[in-house]
Amino acid sequence: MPTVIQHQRERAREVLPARLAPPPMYQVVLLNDDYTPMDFVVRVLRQVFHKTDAEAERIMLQVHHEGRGVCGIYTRDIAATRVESVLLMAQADQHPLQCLMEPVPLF
Ligand code: TYC
Repeated sequence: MPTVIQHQRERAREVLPARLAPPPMYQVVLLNDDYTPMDFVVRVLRQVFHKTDAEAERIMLQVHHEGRGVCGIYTRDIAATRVESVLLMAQADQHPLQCLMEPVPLF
């Protein structure tokens, strides 16, 4: 006679897919503007996205020259939290720095 737990496990095996699809991923994008100081952007990239000095500098310059740059790729909630952290830091220092999240393009 199966226990209730054994029965529930068996039932779960019947109704749940063998594998869950990987979660949709989002990229956090930093936008260029003419006013936010470069060293502030580098600090944001280090503090919020845990970039090294060199990587933070590279991303900041890419945004400066190309208009936008990807800071990282995360699940939805983590991406949203990072965007919020960037906007809070920018607001606290009164910089117009803009940051957004978007689904990772398929190719
Ligand atoms: N363009 C800014 C400047 O010349 C620097 C900058 C870089 C601003 C990246 C925003 O996301 C940004 N001071």
